[in-house]
Amino acid sequence: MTAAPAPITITAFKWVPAFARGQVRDFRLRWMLKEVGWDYQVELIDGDTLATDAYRAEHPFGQVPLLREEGRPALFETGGIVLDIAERSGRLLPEDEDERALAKCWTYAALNSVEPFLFEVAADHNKLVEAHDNLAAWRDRCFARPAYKEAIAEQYAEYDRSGPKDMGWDEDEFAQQKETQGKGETK
Ligand SMILES: N[C@@H](CCC(=O)N[C@@H](CS)C(=O)NCC(=O)O)C(=O)O
Repeated sequence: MTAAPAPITITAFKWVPAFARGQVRDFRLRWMLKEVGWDYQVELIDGDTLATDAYRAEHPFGQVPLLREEGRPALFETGGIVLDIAERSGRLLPEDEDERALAKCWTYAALNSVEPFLFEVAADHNKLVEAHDNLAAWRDRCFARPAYKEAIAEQYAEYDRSGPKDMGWDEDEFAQQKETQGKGETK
């Protein structure tokens, strides 16, 4: 890790059930920040915090993640944030103007044209990826990146230190899931 231009904090949930691990979108910022080598802190929050006026003043939809960086407005929406980090760090976006334009198109496509439909197939999206060699190869390239591995390990480790009570949720409701809790599909 190297120093970011200014101290950075991202927000993330204290705990989520097994099926959501690796899917909560603070993961994208962890991965991106590790790719560019910028240090950051994580502020772990619960659902109540999302609903506060102070949080909503920074995030119009009251969601995680937020990226706070000293001297700048708090940023929300992971797609916009990763493009901002890429541009400012000079990492990951291609130098070539046309390639760069395509990379931006694919970023929007991922969020706008692909992600909504992946939610429709929910847990089966891994099967979908497996059925296409090019998608499986792309996924495996992502999984092999050191920054990806570090980011996923960090997010899981934080969840392991907490439980549903830390989110203000009923322990019993999640007891069954907790027993079977293991490594999520994306790990
Ligand atoms: N499009 C947003 C989605 C953010 C989002 O859906 N966050 C979820 C967690 S992955 C959340 O905070 N959900 C709680 C809520 O909406 O109340 C982004 O990419 O930043």
